[in-house]
Amino acid sequence: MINLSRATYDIQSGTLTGKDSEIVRAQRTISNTLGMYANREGLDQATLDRLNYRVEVLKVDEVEGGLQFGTSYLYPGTINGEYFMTKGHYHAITNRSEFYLCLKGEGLLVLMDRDRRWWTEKVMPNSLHYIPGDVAHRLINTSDEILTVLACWNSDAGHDYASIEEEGFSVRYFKIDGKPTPVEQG
Ligand code: S6P
Ligand code: ZN
Repeated sequence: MINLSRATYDIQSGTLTGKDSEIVRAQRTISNTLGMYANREGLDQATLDRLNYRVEVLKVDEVEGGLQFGTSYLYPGTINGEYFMTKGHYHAITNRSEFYLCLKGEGLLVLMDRDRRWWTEKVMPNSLHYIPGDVAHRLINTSDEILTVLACWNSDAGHDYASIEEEGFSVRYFKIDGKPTPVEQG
């Protein structure tokens, strides 16, 4: 017997298609993510209502040896000069790693180890990024279009958002004179 696959994946757009019960979709508006931006002054309701990013992930059991697969769509924009970004996280099981593949758009992948040493990789169509275990990761959209990134990671990895919420990344990126500019944090 030949079965159909559980889902299809459009490599141009990142769209995952399958049974609704098997695809997890989540989105975050700026009001959901505001706490991670450096300067939150003077934002109007229209800005707070804007989509910051959304994700689609194929649902799988979170077991050792499993793999998760999904797309992140990071919208373009700035909050008082700071580029739109994802929350960023370490994996809860610290040695779990991940691949990112950029489908569309342009941005930066900010990486940070436990000693708060940071580095960035340029994200552009077809760029492939390996994120080793115990390295925090965050996408930043420096372009005017949606940054679309496919991700594949260990399904039992989990997300440690708390460490980033408490300590932040040791670098932020601002649009200064039209260019992405790193500003180191304490
Ligand atoms: C999961 C993977 C991505 C992110 C997504 C949103 O390990 O790194 O799917 O979950 O890019 O970012 P965040 O930091 O809000 O989870
Ligand atoms: Zn991750």
